[in-house]
Amino acid sequence: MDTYDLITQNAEEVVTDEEVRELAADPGGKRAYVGYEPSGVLHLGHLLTANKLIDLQEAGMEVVVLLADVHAYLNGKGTFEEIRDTAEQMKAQFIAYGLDEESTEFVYGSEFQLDEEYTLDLHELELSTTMNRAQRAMAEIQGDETAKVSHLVYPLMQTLDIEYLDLDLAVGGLDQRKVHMLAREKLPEVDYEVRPALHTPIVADLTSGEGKMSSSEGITISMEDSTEDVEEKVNSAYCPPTRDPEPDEDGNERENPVLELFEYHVFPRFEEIVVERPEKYGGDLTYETYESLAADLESGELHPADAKGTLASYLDELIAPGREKLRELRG
Ligand code: IYR
Repeated sequence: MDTYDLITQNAEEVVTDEEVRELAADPGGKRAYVGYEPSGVLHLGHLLTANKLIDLQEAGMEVVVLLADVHAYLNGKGTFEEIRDTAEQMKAQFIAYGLDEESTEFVYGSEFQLDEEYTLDLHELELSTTMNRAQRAMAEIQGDETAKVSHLVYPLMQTLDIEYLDLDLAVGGLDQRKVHMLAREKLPEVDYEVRPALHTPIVADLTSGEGKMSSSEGITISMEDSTEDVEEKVNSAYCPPTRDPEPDEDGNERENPVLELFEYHVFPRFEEIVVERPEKYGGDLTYETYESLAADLESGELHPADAKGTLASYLDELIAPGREKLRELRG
C-alpha cells in the first residue's frame, strides 16, 4: 500500500486532500495527534482513532497522544485529581493495545495549557470568536447538557493545541470536525499556520444499526469486557446480509455494524481473517480484504451467525492485552 493510501485508509474525510497528499509525500518526522478526554476504560470509539495512529506510525510519522485533562475538566467529567488518575490508566491501555511505547509521545494538556503564553493566546481567540460560533463547534462533543462558559472555551483551546504541540496533522472522529474547521479559521487570525485534519467514521449502534455507537447509551465493547461479554454483545448485533440496509419503519437510516467493525477494527489489524466452519457447512473461509468478506455476506456464502462468531473472536483478541493491563492496574 502506498503511503497516501495507508495514511487515509478508513478515513471518512480529509481536510484538505491536497494538504494530506503533501504530507504523505514526505511523512518522516511529521507529527500527528489525537486528543482524548481521559476515561478509565478504553472502548471501541477510542480504538478506532488508535488504529489510525498505528497506521500513521507505520507510515513513519511521529504520534502524539494528548491526554486532555483540562478539556475533560471543562466538559464536566469530574475533579481534576480523578481525571488525572484515569489518564494514567488510559495511557497503559493504549500501549497494551499496540501504540508503540518508544515512539508515542503522551502529553497531559495541563503540562502546557496553563502557561501564560497559551492563556494569552486563548484570551485573544475569545475576543474574536462569537459565542454562537464556539457553541456550534461543540454541538457533537458536549452532549445534551446546557452550554456553560467552559464549553465555549473548550474548542478554542483545542484549536491552540494544534499549534502548541507543533503538529502537522490533527486526527479525530467525525464528531471533532467542527472544532477542526474552527481551528482552520482561527489559527491564521493569531498568526499561526493551518494544519490538515483527518476524520475517522462514526460506527453505528450495535443493536439497531442506527445513529452512532455510544459508551454512555447503548452498547459498546470495552477493555473491561470478558470474552463472554464480547460474544454476547456481538451476537445481539444487527446484521442483515447486506452492507446497505434499508431504513427502518420510521425512516431512520441504518448501517450494518458487524461489517463496520470488520472494516474499521479487524481488517486494519490482521493480515487475514479465518472464519472457522465445520466441513459439512463448507469448511473454513479465509479473507484478506474487507471487500471479499462483505461480498460473501451479501451473496449468502457467509452466514451472519458465522460472521458474528468470527468478529467476536477477533475483537476479543484485540482487547485481550488491554483487559490484562486493567486487571494488573486494579490489582
Ligand atoms: N474533543 C476531544 C478531546 C480533545 C481532542 C483534541 I484533538 C484536543 O486538542 C483536545 C481535546 C473529545 O471529544 O474527546
